[in-house]
Amino acid sequence: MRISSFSIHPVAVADPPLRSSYGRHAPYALRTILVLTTTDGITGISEAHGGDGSLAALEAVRPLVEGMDPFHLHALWEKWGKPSTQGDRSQTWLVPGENPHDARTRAFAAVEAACLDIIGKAVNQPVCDLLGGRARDAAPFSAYLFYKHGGGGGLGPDARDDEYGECLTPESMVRQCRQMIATYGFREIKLKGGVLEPALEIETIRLLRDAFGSTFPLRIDPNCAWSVETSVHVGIALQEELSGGGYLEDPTSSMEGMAQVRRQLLAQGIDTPLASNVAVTGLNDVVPAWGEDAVQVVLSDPHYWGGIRAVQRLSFLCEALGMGVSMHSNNHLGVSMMIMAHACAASPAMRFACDTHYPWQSAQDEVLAGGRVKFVDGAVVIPAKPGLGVDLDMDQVARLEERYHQLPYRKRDDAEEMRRHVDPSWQRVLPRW
Ligand code: GKR
Ligand code: MG
Repeated sequence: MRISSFSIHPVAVADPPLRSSYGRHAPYALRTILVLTTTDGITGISEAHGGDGSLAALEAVRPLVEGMDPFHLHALWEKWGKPSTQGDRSQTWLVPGENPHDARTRAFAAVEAACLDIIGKAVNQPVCDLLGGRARDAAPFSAYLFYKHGGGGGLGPDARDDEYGECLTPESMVRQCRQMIATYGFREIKLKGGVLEPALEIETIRLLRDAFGSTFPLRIDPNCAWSVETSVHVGIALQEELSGGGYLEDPTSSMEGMAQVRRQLLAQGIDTPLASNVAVTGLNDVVPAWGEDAVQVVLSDPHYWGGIRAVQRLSFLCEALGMGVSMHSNNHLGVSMMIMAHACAASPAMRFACDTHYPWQSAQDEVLAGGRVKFVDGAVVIPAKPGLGVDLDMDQVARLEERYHQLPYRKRDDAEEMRRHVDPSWQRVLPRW
């Protein structure tokens, strides 16, 4: 069996004006759908980050993939997938999906998922069962809360209903959380911070704890917006709220900054785990992060760690080192939802509910045949179908691809959106507080 066709579809997906320390989301998020077909007529699908950078990396790997045996993933990893050890691969300044230093690893990940989809269909097994057998039948996700401006995403006649409304206060965040949990049944909560003054974000976490109680683990992620001093202040203030399965995610930038926060919190008798998807982005960062005790929970992501099997390798490594492992997300569609769910199911040590931006997209923008992925009690049940277990609606892919070509967006630039809509002089400053 050989791969006979490699087809790339850039798509634009309506996205509400969510805020983070990177800035404000544009009205459309960019994604790329990849379709591989084999000489036996089996189709494998995948989803990757979007825009010019991702398209160029996929075009560059195309000659290696066309004619390749989809079972021969190690050979492609050796030639193409291995993460760069040069340059700044961190996500301190560049949002995930925009760092050129992991572009090849991301392209490999997209190809790997499509190949696993093909292999699963060839041997009639779900992807997670190809990889040693599933650790769980359903992958749990968390309620991923964002401060946001009013608006549901999309532009002009293509604008979406604003399902969650404006949310720029602690009280409105409790409403957002109630609504998301009522819709999806999530059992863990993640707040994207780094947007309001730290005192208001502390208050937000406290109100969430009051509203949902200690059986809903809480985490907060300001994407490096805080100094070491502010991070320690927040860690002390939220000692109780972030305990019992929660964590403090990327409070400050750099491995050394994280290690300082850890040391100062431990000196106060506080052992809230520090999690990271900013300082730690590849397997070769894990041992240094462990050695410096800078990170206690590593956030995997099949899209930039190098695929579902890289997440599985990471989960075994973290377990061996006594570290926790969780999963990061960016805006995504249903194909990525299933890639993430299979990665979680194939990783026994993944004991935190994973992140997902899925609630922020609408059915109007789904590319899956049969519509959006369904959640049961906050989890995605692994379908009893081979491969990833989902198929594309190619008419819908064509619609979103046409929209991509009509729009000017070619990379994610949240800072530019801040300048356009909120403050013409806005710059990303780290630490901001
Ligand atoms: O969607 O604005 C966002 C997030 O801030 C995202 O870009 C981050 O990569 O979710 C991510 C995180 O956990 O850092
Ligand atoms: Mg994060």
